[in-house]
Amino acid sequence: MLLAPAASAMSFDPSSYADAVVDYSNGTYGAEAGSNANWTHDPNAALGAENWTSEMTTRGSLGGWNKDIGTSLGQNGFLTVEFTDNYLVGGGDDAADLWIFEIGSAVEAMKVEISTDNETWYEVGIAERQNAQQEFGIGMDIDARIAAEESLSLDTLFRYVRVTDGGTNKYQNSKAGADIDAIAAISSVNADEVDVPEPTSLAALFALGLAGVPALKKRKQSTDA
Ligand SMILES: [Ca+2]
Ligand SMILES: [Ca+2]
Ligand SMILES: [Ca+2]
Repeated sequence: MLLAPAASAMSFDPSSYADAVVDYSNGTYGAEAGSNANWTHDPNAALGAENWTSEMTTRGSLGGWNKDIGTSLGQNGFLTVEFTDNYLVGGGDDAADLWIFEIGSAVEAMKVEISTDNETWYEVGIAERQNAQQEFGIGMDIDARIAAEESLSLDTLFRYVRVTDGGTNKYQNSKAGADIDAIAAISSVNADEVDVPEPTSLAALFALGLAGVPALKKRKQSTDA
């Protein structure tokens, strides 16, 4: 599969983005954080497509960004998101597979981990924007990590991403630490395009002669009920 060399913010399929918040713990904020009204720690702001622009700065035409735009992790805070209509997969090369849209001019380091089950986590590295071309975020390759783990392969479907503030960023105000606008799987497969094993395998049902069309229909109806 060919991947764009440097992900363009505009090129992602709408399904590529993280869909649900699983866990969030905002870390420590500085003394200037003030009232809760100014705190940018609604984790839902990190779902869906990116919506921060460089005009959302104190000097920009749109003014400072608010809690609808991004989620500040705070010192050592973390955010776990889930893909529900897609999966993150390895692209098979060293190009970026995962894109973290981080807000702001300061590069704030965060640890990035991926998981299939929200229990076993695989650290893919420390996200730090590398150059000006990556103003809108950080691309992470996950293939190196997959290759280093015997139980992982290009067929592994990752449903979860966890980002954890690096602990040594800036924490003076309510936008403390790494600020997450959005998270997208560049190497992404649609959930309805992959066969995920069911608890009772269809092969076993066929072997027993139980999996006729009526049985499947009934099963679907009961699922919908
Ligand atoms: Ca999605
Ligand atoms: Ca890759
Ligand atoms: Ca956002």
